[in-house]
Amino acid sequence: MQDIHWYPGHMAKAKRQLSELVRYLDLIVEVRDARIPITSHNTDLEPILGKKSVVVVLNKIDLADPEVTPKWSDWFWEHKIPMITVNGKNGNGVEKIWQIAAEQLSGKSLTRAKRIAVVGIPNVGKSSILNRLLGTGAARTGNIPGVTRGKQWIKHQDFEILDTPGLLPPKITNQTEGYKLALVGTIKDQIVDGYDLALYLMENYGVKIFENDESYPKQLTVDEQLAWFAEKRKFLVKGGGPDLNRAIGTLLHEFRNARLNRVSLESPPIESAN
Ligand SMILES: Nc1nc2c(ncn2[C@@H]2O[C@H](COP(=O)(O)OP(=O)(O)O)[C@@H](O)[C@H]2O)c(=O)[nH]1
Ligand SMILES: [Mg+2]
Repeated sequence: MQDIHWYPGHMAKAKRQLSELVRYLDLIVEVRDARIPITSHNTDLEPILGKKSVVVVLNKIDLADPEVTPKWSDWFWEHKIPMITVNGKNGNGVEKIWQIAAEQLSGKSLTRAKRIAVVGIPNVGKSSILNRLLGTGAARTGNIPGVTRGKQWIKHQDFEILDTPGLLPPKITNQTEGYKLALVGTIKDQIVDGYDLALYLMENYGVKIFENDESYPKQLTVDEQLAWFAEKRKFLVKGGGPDLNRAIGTLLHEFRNARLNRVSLESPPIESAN
C-alpha cells in the first residue's frame, strides 16, 4: 500500500475549527459508518469534546451486516455511549436523533435553545442526515457571533442545530485502517491500490461475502479466489485467462454498494466478564 498521509496542517486546522465550535454546543451528534464503527471514529475528537454530551449515530445500516449492527448497539450502550442506528439515505431512524438529544440533555436547565452540531469524518453521511433533520419544518435563526460566519443555526423545537457539519479527517495509523476506510469509500482508490484492496477484502471477508455461493473456493489463495470471481463473471482477457483488473473493479464496486452479501468490517471486541 502506498503511504497515506494527511498534511499535519490539514488535521490541525480541522481540530482547531472544531474546538472553536464545541464551546458553543450542548450536544454533539457524531456520525459513524455502521460497517466500521471504530475506524470511522477519529480519536482526536475525544480531547476536543471533553465532557460534552455525545450521541453516536451509526449510519448506513442498509450496507452493514444485519446481524452485527445490533451487537454494536449493545456494545455502545454497555459502554454508556448513547447511540442510535439510522439510514441517512432514506431517512429511516433519523427522527430518533431529536428524541435521544432531548433525553441526553434533559438534566440541563437552559434559558436558551440547546445547541447541537453534527460531526464526523468524510462520507459517513453527515450531510444526508442533517438534510433529513432539517427537512422537518426547521427555521433559520440569527447568528451567534464568533462561530457562525458563513453558517446558520436552524431552530427545531427547543434546539438550535448548526446547518453545516463539523468535519474531521480520518485518523489513519496503520494499513488495516487505510484499507477499511477505502473499502467504505472514505478515502479514494487512488490512495490505496485497488489490487491490494481487493486482496485484503477477499482474505478477510471473502468467506462472508460469498457464504451463499457453494462454488467459492475457500481453500485457494486470495489470488486464485480473484481469478475464480473473474471466471465466474466471465471476465476474460483475449486468449481466455481471467481478467483480474475487471474482477477487482467489479468486486470493489459491488461490495461498496452492498450488491454482495452485506458485511460489517468491524465487530465489537469480545470482552471477558471480569
Ligand atoms: N446506502 C446508504 N448510503 C448513504 C447513507 N447515508 C448517506 N449515504 C450516501 O453516502 C454518500 C455520502 O453521504 P454524505 O451525506 O454526503 O456524507 P458526508 O460527507 O458525511 O456529508 C452519499 O452518496 C450518500 O447518498 C445510508 O444510510 N445508506
Ligand atoms: Mg457533507
